[in-house]
Amino acid sequence: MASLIREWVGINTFASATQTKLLELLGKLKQENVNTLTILVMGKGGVGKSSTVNSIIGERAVSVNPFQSEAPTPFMVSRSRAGFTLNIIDTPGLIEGGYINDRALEIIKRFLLNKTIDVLLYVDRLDAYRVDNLDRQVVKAITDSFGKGIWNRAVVVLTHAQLSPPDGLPYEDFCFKRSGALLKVVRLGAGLKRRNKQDFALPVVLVENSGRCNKNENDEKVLPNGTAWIPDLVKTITEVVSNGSKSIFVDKKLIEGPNPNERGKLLIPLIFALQYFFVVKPIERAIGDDIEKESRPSWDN
Ligand SMILES: Nc1nc2c(ncn2[C@@H]2O[C@H](COP(=O)(O)OP(=O)(O)OP(=O)(O)O)[C@@H](O)[C@H]2O)c(=O)[nH]1
Ligand SMILES: [Mg+2]
Repeated sequence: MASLIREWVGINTFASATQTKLLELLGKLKQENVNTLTILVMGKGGVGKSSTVNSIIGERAVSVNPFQSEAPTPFMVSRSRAGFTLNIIDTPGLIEGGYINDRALEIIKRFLLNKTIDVLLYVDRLDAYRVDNLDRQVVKAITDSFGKGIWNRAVVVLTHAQLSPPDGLPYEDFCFKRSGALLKVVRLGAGLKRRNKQDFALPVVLVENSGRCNKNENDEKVLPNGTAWIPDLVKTITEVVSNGSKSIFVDKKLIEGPNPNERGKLLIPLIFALQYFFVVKPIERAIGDDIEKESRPSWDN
């Protein structure tokens, strides 16, 4: 992958308990012969994609903007540590002004050409109370671009997780309801069937990118439920890598060809033709023979 790979020094900014956990998780991956991970970060505009990239890397590697991204192009951050290389690809928001940003999607696809996506982080905010058709559209756009299989390799990341839920709802109940509503929309947008639930057990991870994130006694950044979220996110990523599904290699066919989920439909005319020649024709021939036999004058027998 043509990109400047720097030493992952940002990891040193984490609390030592967090560092230990991360190095342990990466060590486990190396034992499974995984020495490189490429993580693609996607979602609507302004949900905290770039901030999440910076939080994982532990430095301000990509620009964060409360209003709109300055450069609507993807950017890959590569860091290596102890023989392990982490590539994280930050992308521009897929929804701007209420519509799918087709141009951004095209640029992202071209950027990913000949790259392998190991994990997709699908980012949204925890502190949003509604899901709508736009959420479904953005998931559909990702599915149409990279195929359904990408959801086997996905983690739903919910930012702004340091919040006090409205109406006195307990934190865990609020997170459960918000995740449930979003997962439902993701399944719809990805066209995942109920019976496939096991195949697409999409994990949800809560994230708080703010500098004001609370810390525990070990100085680790924690959520209101006490979870140290950086190791939790990395652990979930490693579990996805080891879940037995395939990484997504983005080749020319994938980005220029027909929708990968509809490719099978191209075979339909061929299947019809084969059916005609191997099923319909022989039946017609057999019936034809019978009719011929029946209509023959009896003195023929
Ligand atoms: N409090 C809080 N603020 C966040 C969090 N994540 C992001 N922000 C803020 O939300 C704003 C947008 O964050 P970005 O990381 O730029 O969002 P993005 O998804 O990369 O945005 P685009 O690239 O424009 O699509 C910035 O002001 C961030 O500081 C979070 O977890 N908590
Ligand atoms: Mg951004």
